[in-house]
Amino acid sequence: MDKKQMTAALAALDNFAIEIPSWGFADTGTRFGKFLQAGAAIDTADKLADAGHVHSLTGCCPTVAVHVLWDFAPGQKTSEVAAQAKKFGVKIGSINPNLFQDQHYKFGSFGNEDAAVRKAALDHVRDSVKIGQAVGSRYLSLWFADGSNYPGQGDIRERKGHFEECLKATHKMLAKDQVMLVEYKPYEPAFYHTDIMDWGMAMLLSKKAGPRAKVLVDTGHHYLSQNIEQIVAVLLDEDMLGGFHFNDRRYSDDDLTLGSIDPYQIFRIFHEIHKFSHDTGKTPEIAYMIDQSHNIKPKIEAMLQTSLMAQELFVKAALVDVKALRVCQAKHNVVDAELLLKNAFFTDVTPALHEWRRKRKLPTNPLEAHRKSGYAELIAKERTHRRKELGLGGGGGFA
Ligand code: AFD
Ligand code: MN
Ligand code: MN
Repeated sequence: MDKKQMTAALAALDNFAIEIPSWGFADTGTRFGKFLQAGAAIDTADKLADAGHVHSLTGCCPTVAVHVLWDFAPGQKTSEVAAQAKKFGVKIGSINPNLFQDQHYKFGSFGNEDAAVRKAALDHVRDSVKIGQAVGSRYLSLWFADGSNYPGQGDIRERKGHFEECLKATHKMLAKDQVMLVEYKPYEPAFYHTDIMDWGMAMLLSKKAGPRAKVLVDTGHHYLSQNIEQIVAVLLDEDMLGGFHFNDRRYSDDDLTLGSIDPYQIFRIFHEIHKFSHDTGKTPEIAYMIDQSHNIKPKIEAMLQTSLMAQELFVKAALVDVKALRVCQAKHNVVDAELLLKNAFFTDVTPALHEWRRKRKLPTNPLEAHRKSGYAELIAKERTHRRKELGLGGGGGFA
């Protein structure tokens, strides 16, 4: 790295933070089963402790996304959860209502033909908005499993109308400083149609809902060949990009650690964002969040891998010489234009990462520091003992 690159890299590091999902620390699995981990979080306090541990090592994960049903036990005070977060050195970030697990959501939530179910869903969202206001969270992050499994099962246009109405009602609930993020997903768990199936639908519904509704791009929620950075560039241009759920995938929503399959794609997404800022002089407000919950890797190691990979790719993308790129584009100099991206992607930014961490008294190798800390062994022992006391089987992470 030369001096100019080092300066750009350190500036990028100062402006990068990524949110950790509470659900990433609890035992989870696939529909074929769970592989329980002794150190998996049992309750919300465990999840916040683990998130605080990750942030203490990386310095770039100050907030924790929470799932209303899983993280706020019935009757638990929101102030208690906020205080627990503070105790562990983190803050509550986005609030995720759970509109997919209760039995009455079998045929959908906001899209359900039954007005009583839509009302129940809106009541839950209202409670979630209130939790957000109580803990000072800016983002309400909405994902819907809604859709159908067979042709003819649901009226696609009627369901679209229900979503328009319910998302508008949701927008009305928001405080002035709150933003609602509308996430899309092409399929799963619905296998014939998903009501919010792609970025276009999420943008359309957000625009109809109100000015503080934006699109949430989950990198695992695209068909194999989709050009995600093109979607990001269009959403940026329309001022409709609200945030990301980062993970990686080989086939679809596989919940793999970021960059384990295609780091260059994530680099190209960040490049579009850096280029937008350079071209417009604006720094768009984007919620960078992780959405993963690992079945195979040790959970804390997987969370460290994703957050550090995101940080590194964000910095690499900041090294693209966008001025020179524009000249190459104007002259149709295809090879040099591509090389400007490739050279940045292959630049070793370790010196900047180490410098940034040294200045903040952070370990230069956070994963190694975690392994040396004994934290994993400590929680495995303590939580195994507590599970026995509580008469819980293994796992039991969804409080
Ligand atoms: C699942 C869904 C979606 C949602 C996440 C957290 O596919 O990505 O954001 O759970 O609720 O991954
Ligand atoms: Mn997601
Ligand atoms: Mn997902």
